[in-house]
Amino acid sequence: MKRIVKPNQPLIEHIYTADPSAHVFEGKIYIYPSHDLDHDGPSNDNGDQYAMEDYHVLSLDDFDSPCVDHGEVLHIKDVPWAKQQMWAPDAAFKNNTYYLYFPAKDHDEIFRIGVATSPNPAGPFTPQENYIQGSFSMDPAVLVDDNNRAYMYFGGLWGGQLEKWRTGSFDPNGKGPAPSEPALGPMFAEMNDDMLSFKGKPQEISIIDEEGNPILAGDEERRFFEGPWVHKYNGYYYLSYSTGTTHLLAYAMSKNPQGPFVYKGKILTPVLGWTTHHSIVEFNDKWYLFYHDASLSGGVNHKRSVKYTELKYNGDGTIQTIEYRL
Ligand code: FUB
Repeated sequence: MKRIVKPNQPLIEHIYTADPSAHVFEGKIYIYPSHDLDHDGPSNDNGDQYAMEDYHVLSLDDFDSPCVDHGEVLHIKDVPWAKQQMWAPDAAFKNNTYYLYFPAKDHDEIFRIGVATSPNPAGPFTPQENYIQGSFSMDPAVLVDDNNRAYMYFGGLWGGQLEKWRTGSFDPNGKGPAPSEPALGPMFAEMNDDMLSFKGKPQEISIIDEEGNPILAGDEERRFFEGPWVHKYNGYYYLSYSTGTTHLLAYAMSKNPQGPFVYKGKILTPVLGWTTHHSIVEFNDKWYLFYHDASLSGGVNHKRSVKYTELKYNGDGTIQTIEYRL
């Protein structure tokens, strides 16, 4: 008999998965995760242990149904421009087409963001020959707004290489701001109608406190590290992200999709494992947080599994902090 997935349990157990991007397509929940390889190689701050090579798509008819693994939908060997490390993906629907957005290192070992298409939310996906021109860094998240305009949010520090793009071009020796300087924000790019290209040059998003001051690079409990996600609730855009070194999921709110976003608080306390990465989705009038931890592997950082739990708002639109539990 197939297992019904309860909150805070791995969605699947036969492979390791991470970085779940959840969407409701065709009345079901589709989850686009990374696929962690089961290897015992060494770890470093560059994230070389996250040596992923392909993507699977998962789906749930609802929360009383088993999770379906639709199998491999894209492999790096079929992506001409990509060399290694297929990290956190996302998907979007527009033009009667499903788009899978994914970061990978190109043949110069520079992270870029690619796109692959399918008529079916479960794939398989056919990649474009080249990465999105003007893209860099990692962790793409795409919001198709109510007016049908689409925006990509992306970026990540350290192994995600965001610090190396501060001059506008790739500097292998690029460093992040000093602790007393404004932190680097995630990047924002509006997509053209073809969903395959950017309308203009990506712009940095600023995250500020309630007084309008930028969150500083040394403020590791609140500053952006990686994994941006944007959803809408009651007319506000919610930018949520991982704080990396402090292992939190945090969020900030704005009336504008490009911000500035005002920091509001924590969504999830630290999980088992170094990384924390999530998405937020509404299904049948309730809201859910999809996230990952390393519990399935007994705590190995690069052998993670995706889970979900309910997310609740307060009356003023702020999000109730979820205490992680195994
Ligand atoms: O899964 C590889 C990387 O780890 C992701 O791109 C980051 O967000 C972190 O979860």
